[in-house]
Amino acid sequence: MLHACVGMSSRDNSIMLTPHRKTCKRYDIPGEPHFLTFSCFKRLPLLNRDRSRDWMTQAIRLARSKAPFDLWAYVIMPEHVHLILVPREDARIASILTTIKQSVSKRALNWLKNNSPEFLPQIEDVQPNGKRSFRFWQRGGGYDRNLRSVRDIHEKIRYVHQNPVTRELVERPSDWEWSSASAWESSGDSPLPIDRKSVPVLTNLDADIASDLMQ
Ligand code: NI
Repeated sequence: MLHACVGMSSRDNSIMLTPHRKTCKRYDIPGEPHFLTFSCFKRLPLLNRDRSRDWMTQAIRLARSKAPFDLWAYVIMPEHVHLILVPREDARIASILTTIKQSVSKRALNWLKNNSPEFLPQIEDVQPNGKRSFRFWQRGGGYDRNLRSVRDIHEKIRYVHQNPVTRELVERPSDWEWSSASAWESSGDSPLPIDRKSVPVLTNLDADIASDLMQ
């Protein structure tokens, strides 16, 4: 079976399909789509209020203004976040994630200190060396996977949008206000604009998969 690496040419924004080789295993190259997942500390539902979800969407905007990336899909779940994005130019996944996580974390800690200090012990992290700190996010970078085929990209976008339905939080993906599902359905840009134009289209080659996705 022929696999293909999906990359985006930064010059003309076109899709490049190159035969699968070992070199596809590169990790963080601008132009390559990434599927990212990260969780709240101890998987606490720290993102179950509109307030913290707003911080999250604003943090994504902030990260975009610092390092360019195309945003293809996202979902903010009560205790975790999925993002599908494509770094542009010299943007790096690590710095994009740092900006997003730090922004949310700072605002959350500030809010808690001022409004709900009794909650702080729940997010106190004691490291093996005894150092104590408050953590909004689970330690470590989370999960980062390259999406290497058009099929893979569309499957993951669908998976991301289905998250709240699978969890029975809503009936249809677009009913969940905190994902890109309704922006995809309506071509709108609320609460965040999505770069649909750069998402590769499923071709006839993927027709069987496409019909699966429509079901
Ligand atoms: Ni999930």
